[in-house]
Amino acid sequence: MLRVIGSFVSPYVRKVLACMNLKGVRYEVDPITPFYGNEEFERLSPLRRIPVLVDGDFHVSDSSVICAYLDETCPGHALYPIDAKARARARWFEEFADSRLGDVFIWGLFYQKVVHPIVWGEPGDQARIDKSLDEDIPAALDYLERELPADGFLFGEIGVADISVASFFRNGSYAGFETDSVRWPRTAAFVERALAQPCIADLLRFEDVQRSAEIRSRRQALLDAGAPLTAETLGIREPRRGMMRL
Ligand SMILES: N[C@@H](CCC(=O)N[C@@H](CS)C(=O)NCC(=O)O)C(=O)O
Repeated sequence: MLRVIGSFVSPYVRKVLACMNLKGVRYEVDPITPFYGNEEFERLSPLRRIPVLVDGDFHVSDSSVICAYLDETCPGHALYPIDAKARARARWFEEFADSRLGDVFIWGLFYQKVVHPIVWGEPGDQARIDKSLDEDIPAALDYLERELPADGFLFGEIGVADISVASFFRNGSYAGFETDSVRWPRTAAFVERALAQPCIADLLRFEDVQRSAEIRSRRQALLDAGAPLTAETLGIREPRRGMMRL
């Protein structure tokens, strides 16, 4: 049984779980919130980031590394295209999503508005929120609007590139951002299409449970909702700062 360490609400964890759902592989989740990992978590994840994949005595961090490993080891739905150029472009969109959409949606908006107040008990950086909404998110969406297909997905069937891009928009909406379908019609329709795919949509109920529960009671709330959780957790009761970007 594969184990994924990380919160259902993280865009990077959602990406990995959606890819595992596409592949049809079974997994268990240790749903720790970022900043709440113990010493063993730090051993498995040197940057104290989620997700981490544990496969027996093997473990590895970083959603892109994990998804490539899954594609190479699990049969079924291909996560990346076969053709070398299409494959390179898929990796580019994955990278654009993880780095740039991560910066503008997660660190510029979701972290400031949602995570910071809950984890550190104080408001996030309002100037950063304003800049994200006024400049950074619109610039990223202008780029996507030129690149995304009018129908279907980037490389035929849904794959890791589509999932990576769409995943950040769900966190954007958790922070109150809705894509303007007049200004960015392709992007809005693409994201809606991707998030409606069962591999991602099926995760939503666990996200809802997690978001409505207080951090220390999340584990029990998820168990009650039937989430596939590990028996043991690497979570701790008080948060510790991560390595980066704070
Ligand atoms: N490049 C990494 C990014 C993972 C990441 O930044 N995860 C966030 C949660 S959404 C985290 O664990 N942050 C804690 C920290 O940076 O200290 C990936 O693709 O997995």
